[in-house]
Amino acid sequence: MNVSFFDDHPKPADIRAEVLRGLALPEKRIPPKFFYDEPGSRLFDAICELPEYYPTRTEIGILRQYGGEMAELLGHDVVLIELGSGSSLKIRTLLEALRPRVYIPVDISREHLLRSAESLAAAFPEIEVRAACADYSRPFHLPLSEADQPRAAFFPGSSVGNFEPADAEAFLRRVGDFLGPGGHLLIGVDLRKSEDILHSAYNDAAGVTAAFNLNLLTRINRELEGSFDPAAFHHSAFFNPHDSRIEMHLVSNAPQDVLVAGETFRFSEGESIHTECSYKYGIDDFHALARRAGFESVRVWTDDAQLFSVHGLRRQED
Ligand code: AVJ
Repeated sequence: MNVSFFDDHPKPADIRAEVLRGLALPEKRIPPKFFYDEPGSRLFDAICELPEYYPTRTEIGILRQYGGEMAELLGHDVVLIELGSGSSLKIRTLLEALRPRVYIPVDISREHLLRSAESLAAAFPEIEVRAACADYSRPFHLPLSEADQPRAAFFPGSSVGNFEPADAEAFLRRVGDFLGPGGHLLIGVDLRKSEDILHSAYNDAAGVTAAFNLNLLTRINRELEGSFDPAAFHHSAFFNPHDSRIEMHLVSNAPQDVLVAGETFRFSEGESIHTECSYKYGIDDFHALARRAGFESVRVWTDDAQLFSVHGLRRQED
């Protein structure tokens, strides 16, 4: 079988420390990476099918239309690293054109990663698949040796938007270090647009995004002996024009105390846990961010309605 697995999943103690630190903040906050336990990854897959959630289908349309040009830019027989691979839906569109020698999907959701990696390895038996379970929002290890050259990276879905811009820059710099001078990064970036389109994309009529958001409380109850009652909180997502970002929150319906890992956290009515930011960029300001991180922009592909963009970036020489 052409698939191997590398486990650098965050340790329970790390998850505990980070969640407790976030709940102790004056404005309670829990990083979005904790959405992605097994049920959360499945809910996210369901979000990608929603009529209101345009990013996934729009990006796949761009990958299908320009896949050949992207493969040209990244080169063939590369060692391809995909960050936040999830169900590896998008990469399949590219692999046909790209034909990498090695494919390294990186995801924080272990079971989801393994299942996607095995089915992908079966579909592409000539590609060596090295599945790496890791938290890419922090410095992490990759199953790479010096001989693994040339390298390219793929970061779809506008997951770069979940970082604060300064953290996005640091993250891109780390990716650049993996790639080395001249290495290419293909990255999906959701574009700034009308507030009503954005609002519906994160407040779908079926309530799947709300379930995805509330699932975080169920996960904390299961993994950190929490006493959250999900019915005592509600989902809130809105566009913050000042910071050009969608914000997701879990809002307390009433004053309440919640236990997590033996610690008590007090919520007043209307107080929230900030669970995600999704920054929306203009093409120029994303280019500026990439340049600060040591990348030059080679190509940009968008859909006709300019809803979403895929950027071909090259790591500058040192
Ligand atoms: C794919 C992680 C970028 O921010 O749009 C979807 C996650 N959050 N609906 C995004 C998400 C709410 C998504 N990312």
